[in-house]
Amino acid sequence: MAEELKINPLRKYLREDKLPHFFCAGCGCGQVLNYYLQALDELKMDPEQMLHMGGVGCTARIPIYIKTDMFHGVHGRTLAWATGVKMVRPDLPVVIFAGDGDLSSIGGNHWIHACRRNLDVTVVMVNNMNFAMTGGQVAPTTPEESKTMTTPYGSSEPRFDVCSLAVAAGATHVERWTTAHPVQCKKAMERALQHKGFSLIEIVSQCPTHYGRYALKTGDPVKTMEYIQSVTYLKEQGEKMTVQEKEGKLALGQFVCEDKPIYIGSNMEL
Ligand SMILES: Cc1ncc(C[n+]2csc(CCOP(=O)(O)OP(=O)(O)O)c2C)c(N)n1
Repeated sequence: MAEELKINPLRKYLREDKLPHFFCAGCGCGQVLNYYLQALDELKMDPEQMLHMGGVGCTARIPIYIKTDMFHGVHGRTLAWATGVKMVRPDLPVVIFAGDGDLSSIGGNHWIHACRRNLDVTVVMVNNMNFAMTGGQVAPTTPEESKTMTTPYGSSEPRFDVCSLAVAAGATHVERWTTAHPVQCKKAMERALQHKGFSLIEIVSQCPTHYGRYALKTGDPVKTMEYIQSVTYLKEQGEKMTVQEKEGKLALGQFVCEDKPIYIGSNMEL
């Protein structure tokens, strides 16, 4: 172990007895875990003094590999538990890993109200543009016209811009990056961990197994990442782009970072 730590000091945060991990080859969840552990390490935060949560899904399994107290439960309900936890332990840092389906579909109601209340938690949402764990079904984040397992002729639904929705609902720290932005992801997570209030870090990520296979007709992670690159742009670049050029694409960057009172429940004194 000492030798392994010399090669990668982040291994000290890993729950080695859970390895090998369950992610498919080329999945972005391993990258997200890596960026997150780098952020913890940079801030010298001890995951054993924190609570991590995951609902159900590939992304929701990320915290299983961290040495920490973890709540792994029902699909979509992490923010309901997190609200309860923060009512009794407002001091405890709570970090949730959620898939785009977990957060914005079944968990959408809990999520928008947690944003509205400015619950003091960090949510890392991996947007792989589909319900991955169950086999690649269409999700609220699936780009229009994309073929998925359940939309073989292409999705006819407009998709959610999760970051815009979070900002509109009242979240006080919102950023979007892709797995191809390691430094930006790490820094965004550091800001989120230090932020008092609701932080949402959306990471657009490759799912070569399902989104790649159904929508892009490739199982190649690199090609899937190249696709993501082609449908995202930096927020600052967007200022010089036309509405037509931005159509169907997602902006990357920080959308809000502000201080507002956090939710402490009703009739409670801190
Ligand atoms: C209450 C409930 N409804 C549905 C399911 C089935 N289910 C398990 S994982 C999943 C989708 C996961 O997709 P997402 O949240 O986007 O995460 P990903 O696997 O893509 O990371 C679904 C629908 C479930 N486990 N529980």
